Amino acid sequence: KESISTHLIDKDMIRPLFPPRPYDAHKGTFGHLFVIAGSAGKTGAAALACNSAMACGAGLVTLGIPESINSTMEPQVTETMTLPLPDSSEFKGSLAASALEKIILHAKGNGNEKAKTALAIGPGLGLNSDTIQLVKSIITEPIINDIPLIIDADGLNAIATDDFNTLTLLKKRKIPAILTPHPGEMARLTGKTSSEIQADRLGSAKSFADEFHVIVVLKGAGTVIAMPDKSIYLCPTGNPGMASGGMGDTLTGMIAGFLAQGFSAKNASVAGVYIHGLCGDRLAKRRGAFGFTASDIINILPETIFNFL
Ligand code: NPW
Ligand code: AMP
Ligand code: MG
Repeated sequence: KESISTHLIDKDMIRPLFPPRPYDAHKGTFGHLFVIAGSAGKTGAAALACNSAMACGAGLVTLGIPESINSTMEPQVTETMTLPLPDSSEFKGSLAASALEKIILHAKGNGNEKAKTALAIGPGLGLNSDTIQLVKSIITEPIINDIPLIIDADGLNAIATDDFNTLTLLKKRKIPAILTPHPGEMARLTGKTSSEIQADRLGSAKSFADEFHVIVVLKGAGTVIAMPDKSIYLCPTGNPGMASGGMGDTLTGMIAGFLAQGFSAKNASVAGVYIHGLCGDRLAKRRGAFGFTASDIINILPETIFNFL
């Protein structure tokens, strides 16, 4: 008989994940996140992911983006470094499939740099034949196997196009990949409808995590996190004020920021989801749940971690 442990996330579970920082810490102590996100029209998603990772305490963040949007992107991400990459010749403002070479070089650590400590792929990336090919080839590169990985948004949509080949490769990773679908993305990944996913949120997340040995963060009211070890974590934080564009991109940045500074994939996803909702709940208490923005969440992130955990 299968044993499943189900946990309701609470502050006592999250607090110990944040030990005091050593007094001689420097930015290199807290990792270097590599984000592959953003395209023309969706630069905001990339900015939100990078800015929230920094607000969660990642030491350094580098954002790989199409070179044609670099000058648009830079002012949105002051603290993040950008890495201009080749544009698709067919879909300007999106990455070319040939961007792979430079991405792998930088993931390994270019020149004297250390290897990146986490990789986040997907927010606002776009979904054309070039980005689809690029996402699949990044994920299946052997060097990426050694780097903690989170896939969201168009990263998920890309792997949903290929008959489970990429997902089957994810299964072999030593550190399980974190997938953060909303119900629409989960439907694309599984070939179901989003109503079918919503009708059995727990079962949908669990069977996918089991089958592909990944961490599934199934978002929406009452986010469910299913681990490949069969444990399940339910999130009590969050509210309808969070139903606005960019909210998921911010969550990706948070989980990635925790991963980059050394949290395990399990702890990064549980802490990210809980604190994301906690920020939303604090905003709702102060200003009502009738519309706050993803940037508002980022602005109160550090004080929420400091004062409200
Ligand atoms: P319906 O039919 O509306 O009810 P898409 P996206 C469903 C980027 N962004 N419960 C929803 O259902 C993202 O990063 C960029 C139930 C619909 O079917 C992506 O790269 C921004 N259903 C890209 O845009 C800000 C739910 O999912 C479908 C659900 C596309 O991402 C915005 C919609 O999802 C955005 O983040 C729920 N809780 N949640 C920027 N500023 O640059 C979703 N659905 O078609 O995947 O579109 O999520 O907007
Ligand atoms: P995305 O659809 O990718 O932008 O992600 C939306 C984010 O906001 C996810 O983390 C959701 O869990 C969260 N969210 C949206 N609506 C609600 C809601 N009604 N209650 C709780 N969380 C929500
Ligand atoms: Mg999203």
